[in-house]
Amino acid sequence: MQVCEGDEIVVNVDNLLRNGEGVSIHWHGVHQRRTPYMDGVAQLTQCSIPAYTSFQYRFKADTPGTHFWHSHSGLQRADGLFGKLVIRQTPADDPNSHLYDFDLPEHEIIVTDWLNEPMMNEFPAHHHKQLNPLNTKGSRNLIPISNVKSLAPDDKSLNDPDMQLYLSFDFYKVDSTLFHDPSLYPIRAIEMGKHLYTPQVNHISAILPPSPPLTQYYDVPQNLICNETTRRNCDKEYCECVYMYKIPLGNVVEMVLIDEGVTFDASHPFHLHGYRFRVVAMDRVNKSGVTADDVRRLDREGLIARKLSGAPLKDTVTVPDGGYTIIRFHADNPGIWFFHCHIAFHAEIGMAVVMQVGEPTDFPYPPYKFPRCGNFAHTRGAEPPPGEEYLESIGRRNRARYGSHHTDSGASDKSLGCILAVFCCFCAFFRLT
Ligand SMILES: [Cu+2]
Repeated sequence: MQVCEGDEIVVNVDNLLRNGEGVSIHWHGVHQRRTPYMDGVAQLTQCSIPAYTSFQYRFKADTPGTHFWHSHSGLQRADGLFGKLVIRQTPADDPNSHLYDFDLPEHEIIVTDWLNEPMMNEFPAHHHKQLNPLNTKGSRNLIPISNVKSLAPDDKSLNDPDMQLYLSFDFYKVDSTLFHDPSLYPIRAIEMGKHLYTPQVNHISAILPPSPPLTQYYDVPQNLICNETTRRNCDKEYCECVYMYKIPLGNVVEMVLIDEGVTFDASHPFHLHGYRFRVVAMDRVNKSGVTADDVRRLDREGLIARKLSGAPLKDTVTVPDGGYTIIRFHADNPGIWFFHCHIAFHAEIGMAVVMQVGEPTDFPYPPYKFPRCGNFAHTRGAEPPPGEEYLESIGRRNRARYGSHHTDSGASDKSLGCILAVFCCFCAFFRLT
């Protein structure tokens, strides 16, 4: 996709996937100001688009740059459901235009890992490879954050934060219900090298709710929502929930991201929807592992220098294994925004957090007849009356809706008729006089 800054992008998605698989498309790099329901995160900003149905995305291309679009459902992105999204500027507006003799749409490449089998086959036994061996500490090639300068002017996101969140993560040896039944197949009974560790943030696995909180806020069961202030003992027993933080609209938020780095030598690229953030600090502390308490102590002792002018602006940033990355953003875009590791394997089984920015009254209205979804559980008290009684109640409802001569609410029909007759007489009377 090649568009110009300020264009309105309209994309009709027809889901022709087999096996009833749902889909949604995220426009990675577009902040969806005023259109958060077009962000394409299934079950957070919209319902999954069911098979053999279509959905129209419509939003403004207001973030120039080289982005991409991709499925935000299951492992579809890793299986190839993605593409380029370039929002172009005039050469006069593009700060990099002097670097190119020709800046043409055909001069683009997009790179991906490609497997000759479905990603799901790789899922249970995934392995990690280090993709960037160059930018390592102690090498001549190291580029520290202090040497990277944003071309964008400083803004509110670099102010003193109103709130600070510590998010630490790793792969944990926990009896995740996805992999291990503690009574039959506990992880501690598995032989070394065959463990399936669970990627979590603050020892919580994020799950997606049955209805999207952005458009059906009050349909999300409250008992599904948690964060580490409402759930305890998650470092000992498996915890999963719709992992959500509430951020007051307008706050400056600092997030201290810590890759504890004990289990594997793996870095995690974290992506925030709805915003660009400033990367104010990043370092690898200890290759064999670091804790949130270690990072708090370093900060207290003044050993973490923050870059508070010209800090790089990103929407995705890696967190070094055994280290930290500190980001700041100004929460001025109300909505429900996903914050997650961008490795599909990790995000899909819970390495994610949901940021609620503002109250539901601050969220822009979704378009007319925006699709809805949710739980249709059979619950006591909502049981339909059986047999004839039920059919009769349906008939009664239909008659009330469509009208019938054989209505059992005839009294009210008659009174309506009387009122109409009086009204007509009244009109006739005044016309005659
Ligand atoms: Cu990850």
